Amino acid sequence: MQKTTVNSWNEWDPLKHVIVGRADDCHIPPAEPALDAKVPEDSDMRGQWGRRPQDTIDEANELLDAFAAQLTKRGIRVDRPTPINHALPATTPDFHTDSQFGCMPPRDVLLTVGSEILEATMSYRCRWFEYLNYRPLLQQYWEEDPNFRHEAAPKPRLTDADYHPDYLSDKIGTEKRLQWAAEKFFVTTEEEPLFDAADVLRFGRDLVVQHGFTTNLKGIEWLRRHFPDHRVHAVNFPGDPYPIHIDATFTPLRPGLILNNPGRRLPDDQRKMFEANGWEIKDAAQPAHNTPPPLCYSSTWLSMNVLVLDPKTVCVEASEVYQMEQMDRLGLEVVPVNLRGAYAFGGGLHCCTADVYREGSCEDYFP
Ligand code: DAV
Repeated sequence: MQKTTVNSWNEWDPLKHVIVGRADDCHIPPAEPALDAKVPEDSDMRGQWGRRPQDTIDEANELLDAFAAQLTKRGIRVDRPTPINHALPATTPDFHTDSQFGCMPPRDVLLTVGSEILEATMSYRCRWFEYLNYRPLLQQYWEEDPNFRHEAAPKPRLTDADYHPDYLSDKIGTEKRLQWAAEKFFVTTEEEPLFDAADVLRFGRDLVVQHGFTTNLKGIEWLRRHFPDHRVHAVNFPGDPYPIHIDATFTPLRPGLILNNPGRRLPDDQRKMFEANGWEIKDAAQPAHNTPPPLCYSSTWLSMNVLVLDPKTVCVEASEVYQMEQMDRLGLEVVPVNLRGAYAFGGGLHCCTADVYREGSCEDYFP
């Protein structure tokens, strides 16, 4: 078998090697502060937890397997994680939770920057051990690629001091949530560095990181110190009452072009670096659905959670007709992929993958 080389500097260079998640044994975890803050107040998930129904696990796995096969057919090497037992509780000296989350989506945990894959701190207790699902692969890459840097951010303690108690209610209301988001008052405190990998977008020398529920300012500062050759930019999207993960909000498609969720507009002062360098930020097309599928944490905006295969080719979820049309108008070849039946497991096409190798090197797009 072909030996691994880890290399990926951005979200759009030609993709040659990728990890696709698995739905095996995924759980809806019990209540905990950071997770509850994200579950929409009107969600069917409020108050329930346990192993996800087997028929939904089977359906999601069929879709993920088919997506992996589609990528393989295009000459992309696909690796799959090795699920740990997510029914086991997670206990550390600082906290206990009765189950874990799952081995989806890999994008949340693994941040690939050049020849490095960094395991994120995470901010949910139920996701504290999630990196273990990917350890067999990361160990293999480490054996095969002498330049691979396997890194892990300091594991956070996740005591109650990490969470603002104001968010521990399911009756906050959207108006208050939007006000808090605009004030950058999020569920996570600044007790210690916290970040999810899915809050980071890679633009060569620049990393754009969302400050929100799952990533705090100390997490962003940690990334800044950890990647001294990069410029790290904090962004926030005041229109999002449940701000976690940047990849249903801000989606670079190729050098010079980004889709922005029209309800979660990047504030003017944060647009400057893009505009000054001739980048266009376009409103994403509307989602094709009015509601997320059952038992889903994410919003309908997984429509824009696309996987770019190269600057001319993009995977879009097959039912997202408006998003596909828009890609077509933008001159991209669209590869439709059925994935909606797996959305409940943590996200769309970008979420359920993690880069291992894209051609190309570290470029400066914002000189
Ligand atoms: O719009 O619910 C989902 C992002 C998942 N990684 C949203 C954000």
